[in-house]
Amino acid sequence: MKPIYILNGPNLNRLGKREPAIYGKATLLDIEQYCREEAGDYPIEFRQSNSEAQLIDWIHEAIDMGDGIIINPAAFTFTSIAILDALKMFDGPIIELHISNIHKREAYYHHSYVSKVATAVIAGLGPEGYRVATRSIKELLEQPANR
Ligand code: DHK
Repeated sequence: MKPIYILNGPNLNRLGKREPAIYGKATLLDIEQYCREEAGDYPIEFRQSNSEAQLIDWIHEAIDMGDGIIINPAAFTFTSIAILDALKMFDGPIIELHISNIHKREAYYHHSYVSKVATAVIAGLGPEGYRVATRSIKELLEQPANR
């Protein structure tokens, strides 16, 4: 089993204090714990960066070293063709995750570049969405077709 990469984009390091009415009170450390609980014995790499280049480097690392990707690209969701191009090279399952329901928010949050290559998209379940994403990607990876 190669790790599931759980990648988090800009400003998510401020979770817990950042707009709690939209993003909830859980910190990123809490969320990492949720993912580790759901992953059980499946290895995970849980990371966050405010840098687009760093996120692309981690996607490249996952292409060589990972089984699956869960990504909350945050604001880069709506701006980054570079992240889309990087994800296009990954042949495992990709789950795009948003804590808030982006489609219920301002129009500039409505068009995701990442959805073009995502196996599935989770939005609006709050921090709990990370639990659902981790459980779901494990099930996908345990399906014979993905083994
Ligand atoms: C997080 C962000 O930082 C915003 O740019 C997105 C996303 C929504 C989230 O809901 O997790 O719009």
